[in-house]
Amino acid sequence: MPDSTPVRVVRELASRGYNAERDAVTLIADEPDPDAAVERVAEAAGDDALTLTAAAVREIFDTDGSRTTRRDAPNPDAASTDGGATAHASETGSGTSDAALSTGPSASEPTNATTADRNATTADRNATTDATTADRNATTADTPVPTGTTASDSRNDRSPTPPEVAGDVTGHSTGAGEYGDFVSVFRDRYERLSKKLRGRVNHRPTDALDAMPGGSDAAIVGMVNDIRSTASGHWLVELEDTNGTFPALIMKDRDWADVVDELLLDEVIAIEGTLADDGGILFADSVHFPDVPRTYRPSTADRHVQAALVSDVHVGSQEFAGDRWDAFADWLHTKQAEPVEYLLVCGDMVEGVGVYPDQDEELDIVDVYDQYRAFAERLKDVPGDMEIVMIPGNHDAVRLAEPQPGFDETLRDIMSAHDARIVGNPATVTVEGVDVLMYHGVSLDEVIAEHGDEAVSYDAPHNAMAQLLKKRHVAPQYGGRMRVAPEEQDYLVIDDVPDVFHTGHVHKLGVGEYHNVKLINSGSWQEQTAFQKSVNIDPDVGTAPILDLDTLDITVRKF
Ligand code: D5M
Ligand code: FE
Ligand code: ZN
Repeated sequence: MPDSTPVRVVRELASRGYNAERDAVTLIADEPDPDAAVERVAEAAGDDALTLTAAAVREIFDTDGSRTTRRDAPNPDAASTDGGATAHASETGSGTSDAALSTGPSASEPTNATTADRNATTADRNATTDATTADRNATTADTPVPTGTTASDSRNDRSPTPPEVAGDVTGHSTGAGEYGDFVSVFRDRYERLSKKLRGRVNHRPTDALDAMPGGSDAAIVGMVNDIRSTASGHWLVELEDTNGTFPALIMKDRDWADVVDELLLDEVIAIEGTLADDGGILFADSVHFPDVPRTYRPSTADRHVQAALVSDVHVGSQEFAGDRWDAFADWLHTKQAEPVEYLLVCGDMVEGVGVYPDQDEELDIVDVYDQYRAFAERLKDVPGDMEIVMIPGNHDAVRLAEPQPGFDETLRDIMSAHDARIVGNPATVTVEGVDVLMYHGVSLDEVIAEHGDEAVSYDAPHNAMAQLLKKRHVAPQYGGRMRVAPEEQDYLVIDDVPDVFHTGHVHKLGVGEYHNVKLINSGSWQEQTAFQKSVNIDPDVGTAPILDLDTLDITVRKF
């Protein structure tokens, strides 16, 4: 084992059919001769241990009397100093990562070795931690701490609660792509978003406006159907509701006229104003978005627990940053990362094939299934006791049009190694009481291209994310780059305000806040591609924002 990092240990153990707890890996990696330690552990653990617990490893070391180092002076950060693989890990931004170190020692050591199916094949054993959290907790209480361990040796292992998922199209797709489906998806969008605006303005249906006397105050709630500038430089915005369309005029000299910069076709807004003397047009006095209330109070976890948010791994691309991923996986095995119980992956697991013109010239793995197999190998390096959630992106092998269903059975099988939770794009994933809206982010390209303000740019993708929250829709503008699959309902509406909004796709790091909702665009694991070079996109590579679920503080780690 030339490089005795925890990842190597994990791989060695996996090749022998073991899934190991993080602490178990640390203990082995800590040994003077990790190779020999793996052998000893594998021999002593026998065939019926599917998941190697730290307690089991300690017992093996204690029994064979061969554990020579660090028992009385454990080095909790051994994993990060071992082999130098994480030497270039660093932190940016403000956060509370040190709080991670304060997790107190526990009196007991969880084990799940006894809960799994003993008849499982070796391949299965490699693959999953079979015990449910409930099982794990149940066994925790009864498992004694082996004698001879120190307090910091006997800390808790991760015991994440399985996330809940809402708003996921997976398994519910009904659309056949026919005209009627488009009508129903837009009708549903209008119904749900106009509801959020109706209480705030005294609106009239478009066909009733024609009958109102000129000079009356009036308001319309509608979908933006057209945006045009007039010969004199004002803006004509046509809104459509279920009864018809009506034009509103935004005068260029109003101090809020730059709101037009923000408007996208197909989004639902309200315009208040005064009807022209001869009717027929509304002179706008104000524009309202469905928006997030300024007073929104996010929920938080009631214990100290963290989630790592990543996206755009692009395994299979020649530019996939495998060394950085290794460093990240190494870090997840350290004591500092102990509170990181969740890994959320926001799309583009693999590079895919035929996604962009000439993409094949930059492929390292040409078969898309082989790409997923290689990705699954990378997932195995993530501690077995973490919960993983993944949604697809535009490079993944699911339909491109949004909402995208989660991976099919074949891909699930290929990626079963870590028993990840596979959901669609978008989806709301609730972890420890915190609602995280995960959306890959293709519409961010559109928002950035269309938005007139420089603050909404690739260098600040969180500002584009804020626009989506304001419009309460993850992909407001249909057509252009955005492909929308018509369904009976619009899964892209942001019905409930999330506590955290997580996207990827643009390969730039962005961390921000909008009306108390945390915004995280998580960067990528792919170095700059030829295309990105040609258009001057300088990606943020190897970034893993770590979200504190109890405080919602974010620490960005760079690998
Ligand atoms: O896209 C990563 C980013 O780069 C995203 O902002 C789109 C943009 N991109 C990348 N390749 C292309 C091509 N060929 N045309 C247009 N835009 C592109 P991702 O989809 O994650 O590769
Ligand atoms: Fe990507
Ligand atoms: Zn993408």
